[in-house]
Amino acid sequence: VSSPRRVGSRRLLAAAVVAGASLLTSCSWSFGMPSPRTEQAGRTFTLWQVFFVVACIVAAIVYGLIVWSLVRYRRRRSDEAGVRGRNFSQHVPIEIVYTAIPVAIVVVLFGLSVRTEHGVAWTTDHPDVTVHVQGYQWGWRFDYVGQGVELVSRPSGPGVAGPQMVLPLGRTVKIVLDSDDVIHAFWVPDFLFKRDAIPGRTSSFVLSPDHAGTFQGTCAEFCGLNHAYMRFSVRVVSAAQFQAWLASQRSAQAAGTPSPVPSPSASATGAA
Ligand SMILES: [Cu+2]
Repeated sequence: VSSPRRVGSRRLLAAAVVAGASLLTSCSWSFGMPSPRTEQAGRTFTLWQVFFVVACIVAAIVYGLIVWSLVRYRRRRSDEAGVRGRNFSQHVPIEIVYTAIPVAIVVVLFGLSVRTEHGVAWTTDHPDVTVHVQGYQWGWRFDYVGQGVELVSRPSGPGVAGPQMVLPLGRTVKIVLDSDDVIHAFWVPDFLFKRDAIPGRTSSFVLSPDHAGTFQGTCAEFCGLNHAYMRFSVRVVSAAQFQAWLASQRSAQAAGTPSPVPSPSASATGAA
């Protein structure tokens, strides 16, 4: 026969389980992260999912134990006044467990982070396309190395669309990044990637776009008055479309025609 107190605790537990389950099912497995649009972003995304799930499990255990202790060992009306609970200062098995488990968690997460970082920071001397990206106050220069194609921002300001970098789907793109004046940062949220452009220092990384579409990018380092307008976009198209685009840009630039700049409405976010 259950005592009324037991029934009360069980109801509380059932309510907590129902609340937790509905909270979990209501959110997606992205846990608020934008969907990854490059192969490298996929790695970052998976790591984020692992960290989030592990954090949820740890939080459930910690908060569960706190609530359970509060309910199970709360002071009751029937308790004699002034009587204290059993007191002990150490419990070796518990101490070993609560030291070993967190250390194991940290070691595993550290190992996964190192592996992901290697994958994301990997670069190559033989990419399919190399784009030299230069940040300057207040715009971007995209030079397709060896292709005779260069895109440059128009003078930036409110309502002025930034340049659009076109990249081939499923190819290895090496970005060689530097700055002409102060520190800028190349950031494309959908690529889950950001890298500082530091004057006097060249850094490179590889992007392998695995989704077609147009993705917004911006400078993510406060760099002066028009920092807020230092936008650009990245359009990922098929390899054949990319080659056609390169050829049209090459002939237009050779003829001295300025490269077409996307209108602000045409460069809205989202997949094609
Ligand atoms: Cu900037």
